[in-house]
Amino acid sequence: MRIAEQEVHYATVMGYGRTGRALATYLHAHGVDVFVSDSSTLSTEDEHSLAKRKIAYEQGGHTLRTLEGAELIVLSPGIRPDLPVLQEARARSLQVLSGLDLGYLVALHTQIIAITGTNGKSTTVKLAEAILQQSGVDARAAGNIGLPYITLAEHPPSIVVLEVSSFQLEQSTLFRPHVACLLNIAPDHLDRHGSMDRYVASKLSIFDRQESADLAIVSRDISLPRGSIAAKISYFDDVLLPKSAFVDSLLSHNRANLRAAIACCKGVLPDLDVSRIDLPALEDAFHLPYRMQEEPSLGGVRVINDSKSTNAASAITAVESVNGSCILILGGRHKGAGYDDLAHVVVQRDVKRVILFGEGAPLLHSSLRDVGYARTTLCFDLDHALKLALQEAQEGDTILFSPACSSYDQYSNYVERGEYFSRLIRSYSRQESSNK
Ligand code: UMA
Ligand code: ADP
Repeated sequence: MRIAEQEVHYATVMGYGRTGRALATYLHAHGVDVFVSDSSTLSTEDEHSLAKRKIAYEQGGHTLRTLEGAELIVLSPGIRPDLPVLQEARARSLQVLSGLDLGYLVALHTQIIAITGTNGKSTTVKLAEAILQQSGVDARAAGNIGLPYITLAEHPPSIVVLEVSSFQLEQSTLFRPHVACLLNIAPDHLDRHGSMDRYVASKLSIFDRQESADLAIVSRDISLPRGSIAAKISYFDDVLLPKSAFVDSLLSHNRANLRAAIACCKGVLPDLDVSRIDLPALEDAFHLPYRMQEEPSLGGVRVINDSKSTNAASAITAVESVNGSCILILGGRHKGAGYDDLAHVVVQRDVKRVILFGEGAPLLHSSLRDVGYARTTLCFDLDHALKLALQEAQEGDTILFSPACSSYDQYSNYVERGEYFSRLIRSYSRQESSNK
């Protein structure tokens, strides 16, 4: 098949997770001879599926087989661009594309709204998708939200709303969205990017290949490097929301997400009448699972499951949105950014106790100790953390599970961690009912 003005007969897909499987399937279906390379052990199911299609593969590491004969190498988001094998690929002048680049090339005529930021991406993407659909537009969400773009790119909708991560941006060299939105930037993923400067650079690169006919949407809180953006710049903070009880009921970060979503939609539908958006119909987008999710209360104690909170900034947002006394559960895998700002917020708010679990617990503990907060308890896992939180909680308190760390130390992802927390709450709730 023809990709980037080059006839490609043989391509390597690096990483065989959700994205890699979709990329390999697409390329194979278009007659490309595919080789798959993954650093882990593949499941038996994946091995069977590859063998059935006669797709060659290696597992347990990326060797030079990755490069042999390859006219194109396509990356899954989890692949770091500084891997030795990719340095060698560049030395050999091989074409290396991100999955996003490939989707972009395949669906060159689709209008793209791309949304990035440290927090709020999925919510804003779902809001924009829903607002466009309400307006009768054939719009679909994809990308980091869970559906690899290549899956949609073959039969693309009129407008695709892409959630884009810093990982995907760092790898991309061609991707050019017509509307690009940067919601916010706070320290995150420093274990992958190495420094805050590089993380910020990857986020800002969403605007790199935009042209003057395109639209760049940002928050006024973000300082843009002078003269670096060719697109027209617009600030989503300036979007006026209709006055309504529904809008008033939203948490303030969700009002920001709504403003950003509307700004994105106006980028493709300039005549969009904001007063005609059916806001209550957007309820599901505002309440995606494991984002400030209300669980059944236990003995008059409110319980919030915010498992998707995987950095300090989202935990700060969560703590600041709780009224009254709260018991905070933090922990999981540390991703390289500090917790000092979070610790300062904990001291200022009515946080009765902080329960710490998982790999990140000692670091969180020392950040809290450094600001003079001593009401911390360390434990191993979530079961124990919740038990301790319930012992501490009194009627009217809130137990807030907003971990500020990734889930990968004890779970396969934030969904599994969120489901587990929900199950624990439901089992306490059942015990409570049977004791009545
Ligand atoms: N792998 C290698 N070599 C490496 C690293 C990983 O071969 O050096 C292999 C792993 O062994 C595994 C596969 O790559 O078999 C996993 O690929 P991946 O890490 O790129 O993940 P996918 O399953 O393809 O999922 C990705 C996104 N994951 C990451 O960016 C880490 C998903 O976002 C996304 O939903 C999916 O593509 C579809 O677009 C998840 C995420 O955590 C939710 N994203 C981060 C975040 O939101 O903070 C960025
Ligand atoms: P992302 O896709 O960027 O991870 P989500 O919409 O899934 O964003 O929300 C992730 C976490 O961030 C949740 O804990 C949520 O409550 C919080 N959050 C959502 N929007 C914002 C925002 N605009 N600013 C700060 N935190 C936010």
